[in-house]
Amino acid sequence: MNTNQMPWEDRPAGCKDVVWRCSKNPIIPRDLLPTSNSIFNSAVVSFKEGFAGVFRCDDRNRRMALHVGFSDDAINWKINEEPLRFQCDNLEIGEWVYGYDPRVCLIEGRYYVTWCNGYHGPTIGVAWTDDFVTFHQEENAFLPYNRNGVMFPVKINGNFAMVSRPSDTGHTPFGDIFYSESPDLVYWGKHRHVMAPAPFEQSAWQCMKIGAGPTPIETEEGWLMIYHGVLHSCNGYVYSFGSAILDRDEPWKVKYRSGQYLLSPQKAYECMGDVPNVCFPCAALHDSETGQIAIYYGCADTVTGLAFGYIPEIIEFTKRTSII
Ligand code: BMA
Repeated sequence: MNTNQMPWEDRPAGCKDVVWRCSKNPIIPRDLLPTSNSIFNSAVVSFKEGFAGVFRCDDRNRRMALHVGFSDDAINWKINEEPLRFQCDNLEIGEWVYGYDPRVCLIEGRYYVTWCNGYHGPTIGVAWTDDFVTFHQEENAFLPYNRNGVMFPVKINGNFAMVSRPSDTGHTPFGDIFYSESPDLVYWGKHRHVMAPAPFEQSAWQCMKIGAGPTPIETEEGWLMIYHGVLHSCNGYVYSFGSAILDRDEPWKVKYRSGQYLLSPQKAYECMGDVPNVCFPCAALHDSETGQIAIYYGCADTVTGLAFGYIPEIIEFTKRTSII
């Protein structure tokens, strides 16, 4: 990755947080498109000389749709006005119903998109692209109902690997993260339990449900997985995010898991919007040499925010506050 291009701001003077917000937040406003109600929970990656992404843009009919976007600096985005439509030979799978919360993962030179795909309820849709113009849709990975399908950037044990979060048709008041493998993107199996919500007494921000966020990052310690956790307060659901380190070869084994959150809804744009009190990470850019990471997260189901940190500090934080 070209370090000059990756968005970055130094930690503000006096800030003691492990992860800090971009001063330009929210970097994507809700009305960037003439018909968008909100743009949030979106995925960006390095692409050619710049960046590309798949964005969740709910329209003013309040329909959930995915749109492709491009950027030179990963902060100012040009998002296609036309929604993304996947190529699919099988109309039983390819018929568009709705799609939301996309992730994009580069595996062996090809970009894979996973998203929450409407098929008799939400499940995990899978597609790939080489150019961010044509997207080829594969079989849905799992039976409904499932959300937060996040692929690993390398094959594990020779197979594609993904974590996901089985759920229900509604606003799911429960949820554990599971791991699965596939040799061919058609058949998924070897399902393993990764982790459950934390006990309330130990780590309340993640005590109701959890779900993986950005593509996990390979480090010397194992896979760094940033994930969201939900607390059920008297005022509704509160979405924060923290970090875990998974075993490199057996990623369903959790080595460390942060008891503290990295970021929780505190700014006005995270606390006010269509769904208040939501910080929902779906992507991160990073530079392995400098350790810099830029985390993209949806804010209050309305706009998109960006936060910065250093991977070695996030690893140290995960170990220091671990509840395992
Ligand atoms: C989840 C998903 C996310 C959303 C969150 C908060 O169940 O629908 O897209 O950000 O709820 O509303």
